[in-house]
Amino acid sequence: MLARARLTFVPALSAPARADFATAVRKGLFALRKRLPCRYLYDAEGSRLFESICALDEYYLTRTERAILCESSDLVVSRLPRAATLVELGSGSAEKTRLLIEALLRRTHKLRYVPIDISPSALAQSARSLLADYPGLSITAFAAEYGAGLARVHQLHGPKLVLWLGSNVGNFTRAQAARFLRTVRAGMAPLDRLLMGVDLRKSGAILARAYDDPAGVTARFNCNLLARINRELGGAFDLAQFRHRATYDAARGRVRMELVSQCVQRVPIAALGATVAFERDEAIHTEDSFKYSLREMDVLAAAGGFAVEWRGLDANRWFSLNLLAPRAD
Ligand code: AVI
Repeated sequence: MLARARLTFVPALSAPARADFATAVRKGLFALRKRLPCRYLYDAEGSRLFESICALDEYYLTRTERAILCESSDLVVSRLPRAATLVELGSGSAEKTRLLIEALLRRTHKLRYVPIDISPSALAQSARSLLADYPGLSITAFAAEYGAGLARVHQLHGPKLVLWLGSNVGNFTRAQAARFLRTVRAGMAPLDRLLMGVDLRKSGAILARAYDDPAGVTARFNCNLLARINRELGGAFDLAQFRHRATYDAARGRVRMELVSQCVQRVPIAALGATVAFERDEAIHTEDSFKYSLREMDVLAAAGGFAVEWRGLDANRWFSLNLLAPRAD
């Protein structure tokens, strides 16, 4: 069957983009402590920059998770019912997903893949490339945020493996992560499984390099949020007047990303009809990335209504892949 005939692309239900972004920017930049929600980091340019981050030597997460998947995809798949649908939350480029797709296709020759991502451009690009490479694959792609995406997942029939890779859980607070897992769990049948990649606690020096790389790719990724305000909301941010900062709080197990104003400045944003004032060294908080110990991972799984059925680790114990089974209520 032609690749096009095997793709169903479901765009976002509402047109959230501009109005929601403007509301979030107004709320965040006029707050006492300035902040912007990290989901707005991923427009087409942000998604492209994030892919470049994933290819950096310093950003060990992607290659380490890939190595664990390489070793264990067949084992993970062997624990699933035969006709399982593969669902992915925050699929991005879906590069690592190929390892599971191939393991599943080794068993069944036909597979349905349901990626969910907020970036329609990343979704369309990855779907095109996967369909070209795997004739046995059909794709139903949802351009949606997690909440709307999960509502769709809950309507799927038959057994499923839900992927939540890349330590995307780390961008939630620990309480939000437990709440989100409970929502995922609510739509799962006893034989369904959740495969979750989670970055582990480690030395601050390794994390500092991963989140503030010498080539400045992460800095550009972070600054793109201000460039996006310029592009979409008529902002007048001078990017040279802001600096990327990533700090690790070992007690909390949290990397915090900020954009720090280099001088006293006022930045008009046309679509808001308003001007934002910055002190020198004043920060905009853009993202948190929480790291887990194995014990914290067990606690999170239990709080989400899951049991850890299997866990894969790399030799350094930097990253974990966790196969979670829904616990009976
Ligand atoms: C998407 N997320 C898991 C990344 C992380 O590591 O928290 C986002 C990122 N931010 C800076 N580098 C990568």
